Amino acid sequence: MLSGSQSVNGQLCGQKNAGKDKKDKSRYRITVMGAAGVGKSAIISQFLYDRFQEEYNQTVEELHQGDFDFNGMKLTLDILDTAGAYSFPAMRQLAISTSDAFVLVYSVADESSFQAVTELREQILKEKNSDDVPIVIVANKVDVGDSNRALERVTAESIVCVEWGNGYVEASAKDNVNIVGIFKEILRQSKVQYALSPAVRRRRQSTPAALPQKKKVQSRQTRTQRQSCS
Ligand SMILES: Nc1nc2c(ncn2[C@@H]2O[C@H](COP(=O)(O)OP(=O)(O)OP(=O)(O)O)[C@@H](O)[C@H]2O)c(=O)[nH]1
Ligand SMILES: [Mg+2]
Repeated sequence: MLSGSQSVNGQLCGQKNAGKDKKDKSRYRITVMGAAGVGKSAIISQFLYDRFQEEYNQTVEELHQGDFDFNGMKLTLDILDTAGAYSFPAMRQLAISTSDAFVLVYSVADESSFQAVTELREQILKEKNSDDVPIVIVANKVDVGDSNRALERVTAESIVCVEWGNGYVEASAKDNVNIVGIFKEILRQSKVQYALSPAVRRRRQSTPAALPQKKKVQSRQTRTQRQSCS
């Protein structure tokens, strides 16, 4: 049952059992899933490295790590970037079973990518054998403008927030709109007691060397980014 919702800067988020069962662990694993080309890697790249790449490189699987320091309290986010183009059932199953929370991305310009999110969500709930899994649905590429939207915000938002009780964030990795908001919302859904502030992102710019070279098709690898936030 949906017990609360709020609208903050382009995001409307449902949260089940708000305030209950607070998580205080210092390491958190978030898996980012969605159809090919919707902007999963672009979102992670903006969040951790303040970069947007126009060129499209298909991901196989990539693990990123962000270390956050909140007034002396440490939080490590392991962010798993998955493949939209390839279907590796065993990898997907493992990713789901080992993750605490999920960011499911679709492109507002591609209605079929919302269907992909619907199917992924069902698979996650089935694998986790629970309907109370922290999930945030991201409507990415809002910069394409209303005339290029294939799915109206009001439609998607009501499915996600009212029917599913999950978090919903409208974002643009290209224009860096609401990217921090995605991760704030997933932590909120997960009842993790941290607040990511925009200041996090400015400080992160001082460590660009942590971003390795990209290959044309990225294979499984791990990236680490340290940042502090107050
Ligand atoms: N206009 C626009 N383009 C975007 C945005 N985010 C990503 N793109 C572009 O969309 C293409 C695909 O982005 P990726 O981040 O590689 O997509 P992906 O979901 O990781 O794709 P796979 O790794 O194949 O699953 C690239 O050309 C990006 O530049 C956005 O917010 N707006
Ligand atoms: Mg990718």
